[in-house]
Amino acid sequence: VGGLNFGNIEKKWQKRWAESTPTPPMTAGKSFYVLSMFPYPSGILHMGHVRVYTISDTVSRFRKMAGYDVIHPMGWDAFGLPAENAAIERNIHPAKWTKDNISTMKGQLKKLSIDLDWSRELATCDPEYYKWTQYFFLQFHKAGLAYQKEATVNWDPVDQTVLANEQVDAEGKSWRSGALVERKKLKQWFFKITEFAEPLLEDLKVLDHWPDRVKQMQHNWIGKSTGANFRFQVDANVPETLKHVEVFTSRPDTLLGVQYLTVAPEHPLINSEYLPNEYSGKVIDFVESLKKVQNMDEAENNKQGVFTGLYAQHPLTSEQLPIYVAPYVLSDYGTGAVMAVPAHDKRDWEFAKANNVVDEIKFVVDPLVQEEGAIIDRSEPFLGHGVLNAASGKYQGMRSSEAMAAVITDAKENNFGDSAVQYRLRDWLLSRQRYWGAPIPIIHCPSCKVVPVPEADLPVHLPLDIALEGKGGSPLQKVEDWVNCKCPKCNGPAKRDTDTMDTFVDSSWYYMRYVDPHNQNLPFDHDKATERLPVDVYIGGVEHAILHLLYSRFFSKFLMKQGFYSEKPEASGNRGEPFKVLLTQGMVQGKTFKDPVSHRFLKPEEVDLSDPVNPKIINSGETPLMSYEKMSKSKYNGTDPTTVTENHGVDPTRLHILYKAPPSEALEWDDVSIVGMQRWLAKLHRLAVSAGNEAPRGSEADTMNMSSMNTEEKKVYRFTHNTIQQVTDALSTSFGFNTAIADLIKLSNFISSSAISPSTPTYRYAVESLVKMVAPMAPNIAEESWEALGGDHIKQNSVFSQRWPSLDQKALVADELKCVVQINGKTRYTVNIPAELAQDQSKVEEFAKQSPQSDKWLEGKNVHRVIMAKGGKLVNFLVK
Ligand code: ANZ
Ligand code: ZN
Repeated sequence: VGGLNFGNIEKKWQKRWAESTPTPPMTAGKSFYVLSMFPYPSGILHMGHVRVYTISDTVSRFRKMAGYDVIHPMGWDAFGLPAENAAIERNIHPAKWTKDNISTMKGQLKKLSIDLDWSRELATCDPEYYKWTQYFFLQFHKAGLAYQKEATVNWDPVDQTVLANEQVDAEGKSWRSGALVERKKLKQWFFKITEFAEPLLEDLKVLDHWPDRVKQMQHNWIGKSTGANFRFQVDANVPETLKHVEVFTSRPDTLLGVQYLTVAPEHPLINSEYLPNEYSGKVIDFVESLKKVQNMDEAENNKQGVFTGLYAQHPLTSEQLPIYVAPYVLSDYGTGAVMAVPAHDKRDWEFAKANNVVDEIKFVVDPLVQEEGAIIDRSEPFLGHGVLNAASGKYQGMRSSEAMAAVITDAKENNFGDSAVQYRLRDWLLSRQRYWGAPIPIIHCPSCKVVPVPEADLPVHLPLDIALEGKGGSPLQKVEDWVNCKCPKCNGPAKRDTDTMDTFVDSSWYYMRYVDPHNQNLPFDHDKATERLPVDVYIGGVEHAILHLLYSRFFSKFLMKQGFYSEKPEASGNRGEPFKVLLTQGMVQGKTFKDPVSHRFLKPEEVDLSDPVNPKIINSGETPLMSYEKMSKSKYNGTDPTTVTENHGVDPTRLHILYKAPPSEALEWDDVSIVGMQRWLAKLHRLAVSAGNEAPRGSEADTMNMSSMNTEEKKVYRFTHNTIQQVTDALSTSFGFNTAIADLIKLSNFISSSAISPSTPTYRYAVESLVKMVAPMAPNIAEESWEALGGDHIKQNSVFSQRWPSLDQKALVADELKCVVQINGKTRYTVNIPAELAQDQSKVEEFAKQSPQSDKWLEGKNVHRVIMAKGGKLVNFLVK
C-alpha cells in the first residue's frame, strides 16, 4: 500500500542503526532524562506499551536532535506474583519464565524502533539490583523508618497472601485474584511513610507539570484533616490509662452538641473486665459477630451499635454521655473514638436514629445566612460551618471558625485537649509471604531478637532451588538450609526473615539506578544522580497515580535527606521530587462486539467485517452491539502489536497511535485508517525524492536568507517556520503529538501544492526540515527519506545526527501587517504597512495618511494629535 515497503525499510534501518549508532548533535551542558514506566515482563507487549514507548521515544529522539544529552533507559519490573503463579501452574521456574519474557519483549521493543539506551538495562530480580533494594531497607531501618508490628491485614484467601490496603478495591476485593478479602492478624514489616505525610502533601504544590487530577488523588490519599483531640473523663472502675476517652474531631466548634461517644470495637475499653456485667455479654457478642464481616466497606457502612453501660463526662457541662461501641468507628484513624454530634454529622445522625440513642437532637450551629423569621430545617443534620446558636452557651454568636479557636483555647486552659492534625495516609505495609521478591534482610535471633543483615553481607540471595507447590504461607519458610543461619551479633543459631518485599519497593528507586546502573559499591553515584535527577519527563499509566508515584516520592525525599544525592542548582526548590513533568497516558481500548440479545462478547470469527461500516453476526445475520472497551482476553477485543506492525508497518502504526488522540485521552484502537498514515509517509518520501533529484544541495546553515527569495518561496519558507514553531512546542512542552502530525501534514501539502520550483534551495530546505521533524515519530521512513534527499552534507549521516531545525524569527513576521486607522477613536479604515517599517512611527503615519481612503476622513481636517500603538497595529488621528 502507498508505494513503500515498510517491512524492508524497517529492516534496513534497524540493521544500520545496530551497526553504527547515529551521533546526535550534542550541546555541552544540556541534559535530559525521559522515562516511561518500566514494564512488568508479563510475556508480550500490549498496545498500551506501544503507546507509552512511542511517546517516550518521540520525546527522546526529539531532544537528542535538539542537542541534549538524553537518557532514555529501559528495564524490567521483574519480581511479582504472576511469575510465581506461572511457576505453580506450568512448572517453570519464575527466574526462567521472567528471563524468557524479557527477551521476547526486548525483541519487540527493538522492532518497534524504540531508541533505548540498553547499556543501562536493569531487572529488579537481578541480585545486582535487589542488593541495593535490601540496602535501602536497611537505611530505612537504621533511620527508624522500617518497623514490625502485629497488624490486622488484608488476607487474600485465593493467593494466600497479605495485601496492602491499596491492593484492595472499593468493594473489598483483591486487585489480582478478585477474591473477597478477609481480615487477619499477622506480624508485618512497615515503612513509616506517615513521617513524610506533610512534605508529601505540601510539595504537591511544586509539581507544576503534573496533571491536576493526579495531584488531587494524592492529596485525598494523604487526607490531611485538622481539628482537635479532646479527653472525656470516664467515671468507672477502669485502669488509670482508660480513665479518659480521647477523641479526634474536625469540628471542635460542635463540642456543646456532643450527645454520646462512640468507640471502635477494637478500643481498649471494650473488654469484659471493664464493662458493667449487665452489658458486657451483649457487647462482647456484638463485637464477635463483627469479625464475620468480611470487608472494610461493610464495617464502615454498618450503622448498628451497642451501649457499653459506661458513661463519660462532658468536659464543659459535666453531663453524663453514654459510650457506644460502633463498627463505623475505625480503630486506626484518629484515636479510635468519636464525640458524636448527631445534629451536625451525617453518620452520627444515622447512628442516633438507628439505635434510638437520644430523645431530642441538639443543634448548636445554624446556617450563616438566614431570612428574618425563617424556620430552620431540623429534619436533617446541618453539616456546614455557620454561626453558633443559643444552645452553645458562651460561644453563641461566634462563627464556626472563631468558635473552633475559642473551644481549643478553653480545652488547653482546662486541660482536656489541644489542636491536632490527622492524616488518612497509613504506613506502608511492605512484607509479602511470597517467594518471587527481594528477601527482607533481617535475621531473627532467639537472644538478640531482630538483627539487620550487615551491609557487607548483601545481597541476601533469593534461593533458586525451591519447589513451589502453590498455596499457603510463605514458600521461603520451607527452604530450611536458607532459613537457618548464624546471628551476626552473637553467632548463635538464628533464622532469616522469610518475607519478601512488596514489588512497589523495587520500583520506588529504579529511575535512580538508571543514572549509574553498573555501580558495584553504591546504589548510584552521588554526583551522577545530582546531575541527572529529577527525571524531566515521566510517562506512564494513570493507574499508578497514587501508589507508585507516592512511594517514589517518599523514597526520593528520604534518599535526598540521607545525602545519597543533592539538589542541583537549576532544580532548587524541587525538594527531592523525583519527576518534574508527569504525562499520564490514556488507555488503549479495543473494538468490542456484543450479541444484541444475550450481551455475550463475540469472538472475531463470529463477526463478518467485510463491510467495516456494517458488521454482521455470521450466525444470525444481526447487527452486533459495538463499543470501545479496555482490551482484555474475555472480551476478545485485544490487538497484538506484532500483528499490527507486520501488517501495516512500524512507522504508520506509531503515527496512527500518536495521531488518534492526545496522550492523556483514551485511544479507540482501530486499524482501518492506518492506511492514511501509510499514504502520507509515501508522499513524504516522494517529496524527498523530488528534492533529492532536483533541488541544489543546501548549505549547512540552519536558516536561509529571505531577501533572495521570490514571493512564492517566501510563503513556503514562512509556512515551514510556522510549522517548526508549532511542532517544537508540541514535542517539548504541550505533548500534543496529534496536532504536531496535523501540522506536518499541512506543511507537506503546502510544499507540494505551492508554485515553488523543486529546483530551488528553499524547496530543499522545506523538505529537509519536514523530514527532520517527522523523524522522532516515524524514524524509519524519515531515515529513508533523508537518504533520498542526498547531498554532500547529508550523504554520510543519519537524520538523527542532524540538528533540529532552528527557528528563524524573521520568518514568523509577516511581510505586511494590517494597521487599523481610527479617527477620533472610531475605526474607519485599514491600511497595509510593510512589516519592516512598522516600528517606525513616522512611516506608519505617512502610510495611513497616504491611503486612498484617507481622503474621506482626513481631507480638510486639522489633525491636532496622533496616538499610536506600538508595532504599527493602530493609529488614532484626533481631528477638528
Ligand atoms: C465531631 C464532629 C462533629 C465530627 C461534626 C464531624 C462533624 P475527617 O474529616 O475525615 O478527618 N471521626 C474521628 N475519628 C474517627 C474514626 N476513627 N472513625 C470514624 N470516624 C471518626 O473526619 C473527622 C471526623 O470523623 C471527626 O470529627 C469525627 O467526627 C469522625 F459536626 O467529631 B467529628
Ligand atoms: Zn544473636
